[in-house]
Order: sequence, then structure tokens, then C-alpha cells
Amino acid sequence: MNLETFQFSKSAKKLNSLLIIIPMVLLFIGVYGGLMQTLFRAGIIQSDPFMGGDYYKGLTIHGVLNAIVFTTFFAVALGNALIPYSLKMNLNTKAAWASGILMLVGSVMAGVVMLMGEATVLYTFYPPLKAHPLFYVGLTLLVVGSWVAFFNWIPMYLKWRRENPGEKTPLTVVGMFTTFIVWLIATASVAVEILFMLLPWSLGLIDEVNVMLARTLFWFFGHPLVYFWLLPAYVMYYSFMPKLADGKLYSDMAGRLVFMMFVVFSVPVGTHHQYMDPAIGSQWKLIHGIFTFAVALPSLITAFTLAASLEYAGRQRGGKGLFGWITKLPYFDKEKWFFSYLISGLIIFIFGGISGIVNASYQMNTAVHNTAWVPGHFHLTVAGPVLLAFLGGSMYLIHQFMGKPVKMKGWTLSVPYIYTIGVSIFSWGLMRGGLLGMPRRTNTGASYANPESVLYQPDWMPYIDITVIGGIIMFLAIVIFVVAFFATVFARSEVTAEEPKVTFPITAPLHNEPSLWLRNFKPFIIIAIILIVLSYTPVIYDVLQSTYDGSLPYSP
Ligand code: HAS
Ligand code: CU
Repeated sequence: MNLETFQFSKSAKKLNSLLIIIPMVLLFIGVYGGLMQTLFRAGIIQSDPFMGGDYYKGLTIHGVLNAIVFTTFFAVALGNALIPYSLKMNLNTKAAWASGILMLVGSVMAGVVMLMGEATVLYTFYPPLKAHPLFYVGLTLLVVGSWVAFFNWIPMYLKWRRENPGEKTPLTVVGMFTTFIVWLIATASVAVEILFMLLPWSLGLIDEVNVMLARTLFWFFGHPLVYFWLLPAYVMYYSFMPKLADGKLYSDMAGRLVFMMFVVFSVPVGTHHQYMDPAIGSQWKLIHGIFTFAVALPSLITAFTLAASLEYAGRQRGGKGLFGWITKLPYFDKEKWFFSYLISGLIIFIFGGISGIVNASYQMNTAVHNTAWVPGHFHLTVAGPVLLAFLGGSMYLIHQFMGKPVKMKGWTLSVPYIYTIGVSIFSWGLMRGGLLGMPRRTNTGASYANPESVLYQPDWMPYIDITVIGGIIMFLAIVIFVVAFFATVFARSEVTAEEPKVTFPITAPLHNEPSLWLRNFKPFIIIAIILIVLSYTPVIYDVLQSTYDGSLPYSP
């Protein structure tokens, strides 16, 4: 492959390496928490043998470290890598370090209070569950740190625009900016929830919080959060995957359109997490439901665009006939180990997407809400395509920024396939159990899976056991990954006469449409704001007006 290169400063390389290595340790603690969940739920353990504490403490650590901390660090690291690389401009390392330090201090703070059992509130931190103030402060610092990273890229981009009038912004930059525009809008709401409600309440400055308002503000953030996870994976799918398969991106315009559609539709949909909540009128919930179908469209466009790109690649590699190209892709090429992370994730996402559409369908949601179906769905999304793309991306970034050769390539290549087998078994068990009414976020092991208990549910047992099998396979895949990752981190550097340059497998487009109307974020941000105001004003009004005001005085 003929690849462009760019020289990052030593300081930028060091920072980006740390932004990958530190969360990898936290991810592993979180993944361990995940394994414990399956054992708790099956009644195999009653308390965590290493970290102590119960199911809910483990679940909080699992959710926060994996879904919030690891993902945020990775998204920032990817932006810090791809934006300077694509614009061929240097990063302001001072601001980048400040952002990294804020994120690190915040994450450690939240991590410590969770480990101490002082913040057992799950990653949604719904009141009346109350955490130690440092948990909220820690999360705030993590978010503020990620904002600083984003604000650091904006002047670079504006300068590039001035110096390159009329040129198309590289697709990687469009994708990373979309990620962080969605993130900025989303986090504004959780900042209000934390700073004006949860933190003062946890500090004892106010006695009551309106739980419905807190939940609504959370989901204003919580849905776009899932696209903050997905979009960096999409950046890697669109930019890296076709090139890794010796192909081209079928349509550059499709990529740009997809990102702009995420800007527009990611936020005004959050109430699809609250279909079953009181206080909000069902007509407003339906509007959020309709927008949810709109936000599934860019993923459907992605499915077709990436399939067309892969078909082109497969045919370039000698694939014949209608489906022959599928067999020609480099699934088991050790030198292209990164491809295996991206393709496995895509295949998993077919099922993640289908289950998402089920959730979004208002009536069907009544059957699956708060059942194990929902974690089944999100392990096929955030813990499937997103996790695998981020793991592959972490390995690639560390290999580039530390100048180390990737170690244990055969094992590295096998990780996504082992994981895919594990997560398919695991999610199938959860979803099947969920359809039989098995609840989520419930320590089934202590009651429903315990034959001594009056709540014992024998028809859930086979599915609970299936999740244990799937969970163990997933855990093993991650153990292999972490070993290979640290073997790479501690490997001897590749000896070169000069400081090694950084490179990424950026794909060229097959059809490079001019797509002038997709070149400016502004109109799309304006439409997004209009849709948010239209969809959320009645929801917030209902929440504030409702006779069920949701206020719960909290008594410990
Ligand atoms: Fe979701 C709940 C609806 C996508 C994550 N979701 C959750 C929760 C999480 C989550 C974490 O409407 C639980 C929150 C909690 O704790 O309560 N979700 C959707 C919909 C989509 C969707 C409509 N979710 C995601 C993504 C996530 C994520 C992405 C993380 C990254 N979700 C819901 C709803 C709920 C929900 C309700 C609330 C449930 C409840 O009752 O609590 C859509 O965006 C999905 C669109 C996706 C597609 C798939 C496209 C397929 C592709 C693959 C193509 C494959 C190829 C391979 C090309 C339409 C792109 C070819 C293969 C070869 C070999 C060549
Ligand atoms: Cu959602």
C-alpha cells in the first residue's frame, strides 16, 4: 500500500500514546466487571472475589469505565491523530495536554469513588440513586477535557479553510467534527443536570430533585452519546476499511451525507428511551420515535455504501460472479489484521441495527423495555462494532505513535473473530431471555436464578447459562487483545535512522462527487437546533407541568 505520512511532534506522540494506554487499563477493569455480571446473574457468585461489593457496584464500574471513559479517550485520541494528519498541520500540544490531564484526573476521581462503593448509581445515574460528589465532579472533568480537545481542533480547521479555499475538507475531518459537534450539543444537557441538580443535591445544598426532569436531561444526552461512540467507528469504516481491502470508497458524497444526517438527527430522539416513563405525552414520544427512524437512515446508507466499497475491493482482488467477491476480502491476512476488527464489527452491527429498530418501534418497545433484550441490543452496537473498531484503532495508533511493531499478529487478528462468536452467543441469550421477560439491571442470581427462591424462573435458566458461556468467550478475546496490546507497547522500537513518521490507510473515493451542498456544517447545525427545540420544548413542558412532578425527597 502506498501511504502518505506526517510527522507529529514527540510531545503529541507521547500524549496520544498515553490517551490510548491509560484507558486500556481502565477498560480491562471494566471488562472484568462485565464478566462478573454474567456470574452474578447466573447465581455463580454472590460477591466480587477481587474488588468486593455486589452486582450493582460491578455494573456501575462496567458501564462507566467501558462505555463512557474508554470511549471518550479513544475518540479524543483519534481526533488528535486524524485531524493534524489529514490537514497536515501541527496540534497545539499545550491545549491537548491540558485536555488529556483534565480527562485523566476526572476519570481517576470517578473510578476511585466507584471502586470504594460510594457511587453505585449505574452509568445513567438516575436519582434517587445518589453518588459521592466526586463522581459527578469526575465525570464533569472528563467531559470538559474532551471539549478542550475539540476546541483545540477548531482554529486549526478554520486556518486550513482560509489557506485552502474551495478544497473539500477531508472526510476524516468531517467525521471527527461531526462526532464532537454531536457530543458538544449532547453534553450541554448532562452538564445542566449535573451542575444544577445532582451535584448540589449530593453536596446537601438542595433537598429534592425532579427525577423526571433528570431522566429527560439524561436521555437528551444519552441517545446522542451512542452516536458519539458510533461515529469514530464510522470514520474508520469509511476512511480505512476499503483501503485495507485494496479498494475504494464507493461514494464520497454518501459519506458526507451520512455525517451531516447524524448532525441533524442524533439529538431530537432521546425520548425513545422514555416511552414507558410517565409525565411525557405519548404524542411527543411518537415524534421522537419518528425521528429515531430518520436517524437509522444514515446507518442504512452506510450499510449499502460500505457493501458497495467492499464489493469493489473484492472484485479488484479477483472475485467473480454475484457473491464471489465476498470470499476474496483479506479476512485472514496477518499484515492486514486491522481489517478483521472492522469487518467483524460490521457484521455484528447488522443485528445491532435490527434490534435497535425493534426498540424504536413504540409498541414493540413495551415488550422489550427494561428486559435483558436491551443489553442484548447494546452489546451488538457499543460492545460490538464500536468496541472492535476502537480496539483495532488503539492497536494501530499505538503502533504508529510509539513506532512499535504489532506483536502477536496472528492472535491480534483472531481477537475480533473470537469476540464475535462470544458476543453473538451472549446477546442471543440476553435477547431470548428478555423476550421471556428476564429483566435487565437485576441481580437475577440472587433471586430468579436461585432454585431456593420463590421468584425462581426455570424458563430463564438456559438463557442465563448461555450468557455465561458467551461472556466467558468475550472475556477471553479481550484478555488476548490486552496481552497483545501490552506486548506491542513494551516491544523494542523499530530502529530507524530518523524519527518514524505516522501514517494512516486513507481510502480514495471511487465516485468523487462535488457535493457542494454538503461542504458546510452551519446549515445542518441550524436544522439540528430547530428540530431539537421543536421536539424537546413540549417534552420539557410536560415534565415540568405534570401533576406527577417526579420529585422524590431522598432519605438514605
Ligand atoms: Fe440503541 C437502547 C434504538 C443504535 C446503544 N441503545 C440502547 C442502549 C444503548 C444503545 C447503550 O428506540 C441502552 C441504554 C440504556 O442503558 O437504557 N439504537 C436504536 C436505533 C438504532 C440504535 C433505532 N444503539 C445504537 C447504537 C448504539 C446503541 C449505534 C451504540 C453505539 N436503542 C434504541 C432504543 C433504545 C436503545 C429505542 C431504548 C430501549 C429501551 O426500551 O430501553 C439505530 O441507529 C440502528 C441503525 C443501524 C442499522 C444497521 C446498519 C448496518 C450496517 C452493517 C452493514 C454490514 C455490512 C457487512 C456492509 C440500520 C451499517 C457486509 C458483510 C460482508 C461480509 C461483505
Ligand atoms: Cu437511543
